[in-house]
Amino acid sequence: MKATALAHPNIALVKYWGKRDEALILPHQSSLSLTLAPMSVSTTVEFGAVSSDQVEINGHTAKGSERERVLRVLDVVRSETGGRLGPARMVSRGDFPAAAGLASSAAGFAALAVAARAAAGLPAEPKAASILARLGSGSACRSVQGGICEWRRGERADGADSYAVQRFEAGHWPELRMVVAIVNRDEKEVKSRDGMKHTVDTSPYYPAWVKDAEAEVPRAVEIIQRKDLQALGELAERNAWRMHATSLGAQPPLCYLHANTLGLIEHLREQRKKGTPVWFTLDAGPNPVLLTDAAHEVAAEALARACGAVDVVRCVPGGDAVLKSEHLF
Ligand code: 2P0
Repeated sequence: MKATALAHPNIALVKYWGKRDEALILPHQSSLSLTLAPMSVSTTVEFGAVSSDQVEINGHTAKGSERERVLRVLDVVRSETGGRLGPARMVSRGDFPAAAGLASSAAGFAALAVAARAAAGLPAEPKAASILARLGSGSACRSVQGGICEWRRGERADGADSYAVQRFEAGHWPELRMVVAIVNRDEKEVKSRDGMKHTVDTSPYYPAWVKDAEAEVPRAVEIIQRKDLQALGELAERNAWRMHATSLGAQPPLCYLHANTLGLIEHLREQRKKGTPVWFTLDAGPNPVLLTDAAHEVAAEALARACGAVDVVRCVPGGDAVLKSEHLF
């Protein structure tokens, strides 16, 4: 009745931006991401040993929507097993550097889904775990497996065909590197969940984004198959720009970029002209994530620091979410 899982975060190369169903977290378009090591979140779940649900995240008792999102995932597992499991205790801990600038929710909900299913005695099925993780946070469905994962949007209204599949194992392209450049540590004013809804609701560019992003996924897969860093870098950059363009076109406009974000991008372009193979992607925030290879990760870090990055985290392709024998309680 007790299980612990560890999962890594991921960074999208083709972004998820906008839901067609807010409650079930179903996206308008497919997306593609790289699972990132060494950062991870570990989560222990135990059913039936407490008198009411207890949720602890990074040393504090979760409240409000944070607690509700966890209970939603646990409730799905409880109903799937006929309601015999009882109240749950859940403890989760991330090892992210405080300023990593990466959302821990993807790794957190992937670890929760895998741990909760195992604690309930359900079989280890990546598809079922991905669908369960998705109900906590959309991008989490892509952290159940390692390497490069594709979240297929699906067609069904119940979300049964909206989950991530692994397209390449982490070992397919071990030289690939992502370098997270923290240029601003402040909490963003508009969370991804709210920003994407506002964009779907008000941006005239949104339908063009959906069509374009969907078409980019098979192109990205083909590029990764032949390990063409330049082609992948160019695709990741244009996809990030297009995602941000939809938000810039919202009413009122939503701009996640800061002056130093643009400064870093400008410098990156100059370095590229001088021969350093480095590109960027950007999530819904000001911190660029640089895409390069193992031979140039030190140069990418130096570039980020020269542009005022207050912290830099170097990442390699990460593996699947896994069960662990050491529990958090
Ligand atoms: C992504 N992002 O594909 C995109 C790029 C942010 C920009 O997935 O509402 O935290 O929980 O489904 O997964 C962030 O959104 O949002 C995200 P919910 P989530 O990685």
